[in-house]
Amino acid sequence: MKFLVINGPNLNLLGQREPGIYGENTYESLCKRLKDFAAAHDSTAECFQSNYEGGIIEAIHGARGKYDAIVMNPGAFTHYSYAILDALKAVDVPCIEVHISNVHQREEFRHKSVTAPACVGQICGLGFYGYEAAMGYFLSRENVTKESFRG
Ligand code: CA2
Repeated sequence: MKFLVINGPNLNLLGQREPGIYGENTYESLCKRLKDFAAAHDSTAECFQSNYEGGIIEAIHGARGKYDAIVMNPGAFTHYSYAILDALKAVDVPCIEVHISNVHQREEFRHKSVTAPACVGQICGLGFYGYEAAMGYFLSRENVTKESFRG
C-alpha cells in the first residue's frame, strides 16, 4: 500500500522538548521507522509535516489518487480545525487519526477531536507504535473501500 503520514504543528520538535509526554525520539526517527515498517510490508510511507493548517489541507487534497491511506496526527489542530475535518470529508482516501500521548489523561480541551469523525478510527497513547498500528490495520484490510472500512 502507499501511505501518506501527516504530522501537524510542533511535531517536528519531537525528541527536543517534553520527552516525558512525547518520548525522546525525533521526528526524523519516526519517519525512518514508518518507512522501514512500510517497506517490510511491501509498502511505502511518505512523511509530511507542517505547522500550517493550509499545508495540511493541501496535503490531504493531494492524496487523492496518489495514496491508499492517510495516517495523520493533526497535533493541536485536532481539537478545533473544522477546515481539516472538511478536507478529510472531501477526499475518498481513508484516514486513521493517531496521537502519541493519551489525550484523555491530559487537559480537558484535548479530549475532543473535531477531526476524528471523518476518520476510520483513532489511536492514542501508544507512542510512535500508534502510527504502525494504524498502518497495520489498513494492511489487514487492503482492497477495502473507504465506505466499508468501518465494517
Ligand atoms: O499526543 C499527540 O500526538 C498530540 O496530537 C500532540 C499535540 C497536542 O496538541 C495534541 O493534543 C496531542 C502537540 C504536539 C506537540 O509536539 C511537541 C513535540 C515536542 C516538543 C513540544 C511539542
